Amino acid sequence: MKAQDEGKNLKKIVGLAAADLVKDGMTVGIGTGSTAAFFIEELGQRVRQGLSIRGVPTSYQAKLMCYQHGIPLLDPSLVDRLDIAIDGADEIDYSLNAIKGGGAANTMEKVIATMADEFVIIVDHSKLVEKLAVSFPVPVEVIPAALGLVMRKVREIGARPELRMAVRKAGPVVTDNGNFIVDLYFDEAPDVYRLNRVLKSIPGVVETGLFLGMAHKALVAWEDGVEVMLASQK
Ligand code: ABF
Repeated sequence: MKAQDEGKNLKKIVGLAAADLVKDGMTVGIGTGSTAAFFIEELGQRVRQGLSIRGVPTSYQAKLMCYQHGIPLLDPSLVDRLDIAIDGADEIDYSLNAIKGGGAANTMEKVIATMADEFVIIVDHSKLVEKLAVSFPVPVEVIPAALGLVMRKVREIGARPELRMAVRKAGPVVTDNGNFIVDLYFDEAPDVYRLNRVLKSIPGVVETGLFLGMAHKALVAWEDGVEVMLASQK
């Protein structure tokens, strides 16, 4: 099997496994990205078979997918608590700290994850790393007018910032909230707890893609099955 097909297969496996966590009557935070897409597809199947849930999407993309698969939705602004939230990640370490935001939805993903009694990350094993932010940049949502200030401030702490551009460089990516994404690259693994505090203190930063101490559980797909990692195992 080609590596790309294998990766897709692993994402499908963990998406199916995540659907088993959703019980009748739950209000469910629903993530963004290709792994979450397999979860949404399976959830839609189960809704058609009688599963009674309400979904709360983390992004416009997730909302559209949920509509396509017949999942009843609630607007996030009308919800203050969720039974569970299930979402992908770009990287996750062995403490279940994660980098999210490759899909430019990290702000609402963090809101939804915070609302949830149980926040579950679903990944294939390629996302599992010893140290965060070595091979994947840290996304930061920034209000456009503060771009210059944020770029200067993050350079002062040793990051190499790149404004995320849309496909074919047509212009910067604009988030569901009308903001830009700046991806922060580091030559060596940063102290992510300190980095998160410093980033959040810069005026104009809306939210970071550092999800620290938030996940209760991670489902990790390997060739021989799905591993369940618990935050309490730290
Ligand atoms: C979303 O899923 C984002 O936070 C993250 O960037 C992305 C991972 O996408 P994929 O599952 O397609 O690798 O939750």
